[in-house]
Amino acid sequence: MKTDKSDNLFKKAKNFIPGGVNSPVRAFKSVGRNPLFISKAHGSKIYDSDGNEFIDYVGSWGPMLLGHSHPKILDAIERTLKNGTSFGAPTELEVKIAELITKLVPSIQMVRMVNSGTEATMSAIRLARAFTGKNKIIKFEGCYHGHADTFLIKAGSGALTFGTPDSPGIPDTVAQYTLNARFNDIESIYKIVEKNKGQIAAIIVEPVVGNMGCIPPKSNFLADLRNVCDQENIILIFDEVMTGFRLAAGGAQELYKIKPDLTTLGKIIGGGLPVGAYGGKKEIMELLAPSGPVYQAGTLSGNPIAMAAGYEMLSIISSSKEIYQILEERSSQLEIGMNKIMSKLGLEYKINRVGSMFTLFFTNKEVYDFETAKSSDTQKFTKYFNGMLERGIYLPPSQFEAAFISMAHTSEDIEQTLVAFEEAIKEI
Ligand code: KE4
Repeated sequence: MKTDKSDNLFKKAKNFIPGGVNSPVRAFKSVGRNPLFISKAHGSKIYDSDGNEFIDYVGSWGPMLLGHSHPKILDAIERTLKNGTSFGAPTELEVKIAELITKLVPSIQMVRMVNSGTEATMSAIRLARAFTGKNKIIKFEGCYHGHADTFLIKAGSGALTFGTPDSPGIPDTVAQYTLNARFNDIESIYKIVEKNKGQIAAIIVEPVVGNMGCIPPKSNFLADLRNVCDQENIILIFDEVMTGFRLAAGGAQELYKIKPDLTTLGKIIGGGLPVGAYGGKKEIMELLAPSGPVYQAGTLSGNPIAMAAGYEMLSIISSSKEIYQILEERSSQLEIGMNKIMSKLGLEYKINRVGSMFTLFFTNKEVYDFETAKSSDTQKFTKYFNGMLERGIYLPPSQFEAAFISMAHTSEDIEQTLVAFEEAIKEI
C-alpha cells in the first residue's frame, strides 16, 4: 500500500506538533507504523492522502453513528454557517438541543453544553464534590474519562496503550483524591467505600467500557453500583461520552435500565463537531453558575455550528426507531462471521460486543476487567491491525479501544471485511 504522502506529512508534522498528532492514539505508535493522514470520508469509507480507500471502523472514535458526511448534517451546518459562526451569546439552537437531550435521556433533567468529553467529566466531578461536600472519587482501573488530572490515574485508552497508567505532571495532592476500583468487581467498591467512609463524592464509570477495548458490565454490576451510591450518599456518574446515543437513543442507561445522578456526553452529540455535555438531576445541576456557586464556563460552549450538527444528529436518532435495530443486524453479521472464521482456524480469541461497539481480543480468557484486558496478546493484535489495514479495513490502532459500526456500513461492507479478516488472521 503506497503511503508516501502520509509518511512525508507525518515527518513534517513532527517538526511542529508533538508526536506529529493532536491526540496520542492517532499516532499508531502501538501498532508499529506511521499513521495515515486522512483527506476525506463519506458514509462507511475514509480516504487517505495517497488515495487509499478503507472501510472505517473508527468513525472518528465514535461520533460517526450515521456514517461520514451525512447529507442532512452537512446541510444543517451549511444552513447555519450562513448566519455566522459564533456569538458568545445564547441561541435558540442551544435550547432546542438541551430540550431534546432531556427527552431522549430521562435522567437528564438539565444539561450544560461544553466542548469536549473531558470538559464534561471534569465539570461533573467538580459539581459532585460541591453537591456532596466530599472530595474523593472512585473510578475504575482501565476506564478513561478524558485527560483531566483527576482521571489520569490508571487510565485507559491512550494512557493504557502507552503503558503510562499514571501520567507525569499530576501532583500527589490531586492523585490522592482519586481511588481506583476494579470494573465488574463490586467487592472492590465496598472495600474502598468502607475504608473511606463519608469521604466519597462520586463514582464515575463507563457503563459499557470502551477504553480497555469493549467490556460489558456483568449482570448486576451497575445495579449494585446504584445501590451503594444510594446507601452512601455518593453521586453516580455514568460517563456516556462513548455509549451515549451509541447503544440506544437513551444510551447505556436505557439498555441496562439504571438511572445515574449525572451523565456525561460527547462524540455523537456533536455530529462530528467539538461538543461535550453533562447533565442530570435538577437539584444538582442548579448548583452551576450562574444559577449557583459552582463555576464552569466556555467561550465556544453551545457554538451554533456545533449545535446545528448535534441537533440534526439527535433529531435523526429521535425520529427513526429502526436505527438501533439496523446497527444490531450489521454488527451481529460481522460478529457471527468473525466467530466462524476464528473457530475454523482454531485460534484463541474473545470478541466483546455491545450493539455497534466491539473489540477482538487475542486471549483464551473472558475479558471482563483491566487485568484480563491487559493479558491479551497485543503482538497478535498488531499483526491483525496491519493485515486488515493493508486490505482496506481501518480499525482502531490499539487493542484497548472499541471499534464502531455505523448506519452507513452495508451488508456488502461487512462481507468485504470478513474476506479481509480471514486473510489477515491466516497471516498471524
Ligand atoms: P474527549 O475529551 O476526547 O472529547 O472525551 C474524553 C472521553 C471521555 N469519556 C470517554 C468514555 C471517552 O471514551 C473519551 C474519549 N475517548 C477517546 C477514545 N477512546 C478519544 C480518542 C482520543 O483520545 O483521541
